[in-house]
Amino acid sequence: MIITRAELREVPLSLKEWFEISSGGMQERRALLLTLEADGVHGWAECVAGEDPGYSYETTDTAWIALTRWLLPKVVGSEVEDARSVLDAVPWVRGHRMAKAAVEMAGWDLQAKLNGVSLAHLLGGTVDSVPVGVSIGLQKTDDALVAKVEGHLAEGYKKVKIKIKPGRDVEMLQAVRARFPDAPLMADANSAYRLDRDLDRLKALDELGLMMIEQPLAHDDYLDHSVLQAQLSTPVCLDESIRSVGDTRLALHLGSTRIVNIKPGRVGGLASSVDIHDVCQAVQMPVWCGGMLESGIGRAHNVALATLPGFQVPGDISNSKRYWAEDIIEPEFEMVDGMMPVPTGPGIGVTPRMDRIESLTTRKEVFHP
Ligand code: OSB
Ligand code: MG
Repeated sequence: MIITRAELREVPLSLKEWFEISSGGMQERRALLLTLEADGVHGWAECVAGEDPGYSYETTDTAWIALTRWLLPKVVGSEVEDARSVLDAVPWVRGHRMAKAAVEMAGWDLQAKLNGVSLAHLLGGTVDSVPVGVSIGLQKTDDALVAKVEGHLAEGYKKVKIKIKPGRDVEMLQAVRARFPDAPLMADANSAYRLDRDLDRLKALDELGLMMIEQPLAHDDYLDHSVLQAQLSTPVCLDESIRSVGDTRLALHLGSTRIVNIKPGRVGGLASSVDIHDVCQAVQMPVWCGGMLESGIGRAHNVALATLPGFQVPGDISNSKRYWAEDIIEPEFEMVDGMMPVPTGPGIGVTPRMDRIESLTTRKEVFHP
């Protein structure tokens, strides 16, 4: 296929509620939406970069620069064999994986639509629904957190992830565990801890029967995660640290992780996600699909990815209504008994609501060969 046109736009979306992680909070998601066109068909994707560099060095604004200055001018007009080669025109661009992922993922939607198959099918998915979890931001009080957990368990979520940071951790999670002795709970620290300073706290978390502790230590520290994992019976799950197959192999080799969170936006796209999944499958390392508070467009890619056989742990792929008063796709994502039905139509299988997207767009750039 020859990519004949691209359209990049920024669409600010207001979250239903403030979402806080150890590095800071967010109320608005300045989503970047990308369409690539070939043979009159449109492939869609969403860039997951955040508003500030608290999760990754990439931000909405750096991704805008990478996309408009280096990636899209070369990709548009190029002839690509399949989705895996969409970025072949820009092999020299280093890093900027979130920006690259948007291009690559739009390529996958495009290819699936041109082939007349669902994205899940094109990726090699094997199921028609995927288990769903939910991620709860830092709350002001333990009571507020317990109430949130209770509500989400009642809705049917199969895994409840709780954000933690030093001082909002052991006692808080003890209160939740006391109230829900058997619930599938996990914690996500977003790199807030240090091995030298916080080992006692982390060992106290080990007593709580958590499914895993996500990214306790620095985003770039594989060695300390391996030292920590050796001292915990709870699995460590790496998120920020896994940007590629290479990072995955390093972490597996060192024993830095026992579960891997795969986010296509973080690892440069769906091909990289499938490859990481395969590396983990080969050594029976469980994986699950994380989320970045995406709109329905990014969520659709995540749901498709989570249909691969290694994704046995529930993903952060919650209902549209958990994030947005109104999503920008139809139909919205809504789980049934804790399982998200996988769209069956061509490509991502959901339809972007153009009226809403147009009226929310704050900037837009179009690329022609
Ligand atoms: O660490 O998984 C994370 C949201 C923004 C940045 C980082 C993370 C998250 C989440 C949200 O946990 C997961 C979701 O999309 O529901
Ligand atoms: Mg995380």
